[in-house]
Amino acid sequence: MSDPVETIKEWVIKGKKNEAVAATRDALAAGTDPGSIMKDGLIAAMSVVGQKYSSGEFFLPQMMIAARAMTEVIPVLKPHLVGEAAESRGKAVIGTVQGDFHDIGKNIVRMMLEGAGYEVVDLGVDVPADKFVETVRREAPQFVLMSALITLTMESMRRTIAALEAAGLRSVVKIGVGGAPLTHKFAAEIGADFYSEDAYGCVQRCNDYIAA
Ligand code: B12
Repeated sequence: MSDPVETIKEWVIKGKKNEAVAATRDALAAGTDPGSIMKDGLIAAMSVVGQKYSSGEFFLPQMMIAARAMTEVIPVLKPHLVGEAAESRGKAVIGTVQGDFHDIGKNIVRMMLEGAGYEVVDLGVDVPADKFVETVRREAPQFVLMSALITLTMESMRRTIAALEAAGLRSVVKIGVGGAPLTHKFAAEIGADFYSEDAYGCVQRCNDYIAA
């Protein structure tokens, strides 16, 4: 019998959403670890899709249908991944930065934070710096979390941090950044407080700040 996580990964790469959802339900029913479905199935599938796109084997439509398949699987997985938190731990404002429409990773970070008990204000995608500023002023969060998937849009993070600084709000929030092209070095260079390569790490870093 084939590996259930590998099967899910293959269906997502092929963009077969119904098959991917069914395989996920089967895998969960058979007791497969939901964390492994997320990491070794879904996220690994997106990485293969990215490689195929880079090499010219896939074009935009294939990338889109694979992304849609992943998006359909996430709600099936969600109840198995995140617990029910009893009380609010803190508030975060999250968004994909200006110029960037990728939101799968941002949505996973949001889901994990909500599961861990954070209230999350999700500004969506293509979020300009002044929208972050305005929301921080209104919502008074502990965290501002920014996602970027495109090398060029990483610069929007720098602009957002500068805008928060100019508005006198930089010191009242901890700023976390993430997304596939980011690094610790880039995060430090733009003056973010932390970078994490995945959603689990993001929750951990927020918890550490709240506990400090
Ligand atoms: C799916 C996808 C799409 C989908 C997006 C669907 C959606 N709703 O998001 C579609 C098809 C629409 C798309 C469009 C485009 N895409 Co695209 N896309 C991808 C792909 C294959 C996967 C991205 C993804 O969802 N990964 C899975 C998630 C779970 O991973 P993640 O986002 O990295 O998130 C995890 C961590 O990074 C972290 N994280 C994420 N955010 C945050 C935030 C914080 C605060 C923290 C702490 C952590 C954190 O936690 C997450 C979970 O663990 C990547 C390839 C890749 N390897 O990344 C290309 C890729 C990002 N896309 C690319 C490109 C070029 C484009 C387009 C410009 C293509 C075009 N010609 O139109 C457009 C962009 C339009 C725009 N302006 O945004 C390039 C970018 C190249 C570059 N170096 O800049 C890539 C790398 C493909 C490639 N190999 O060339 N894309």
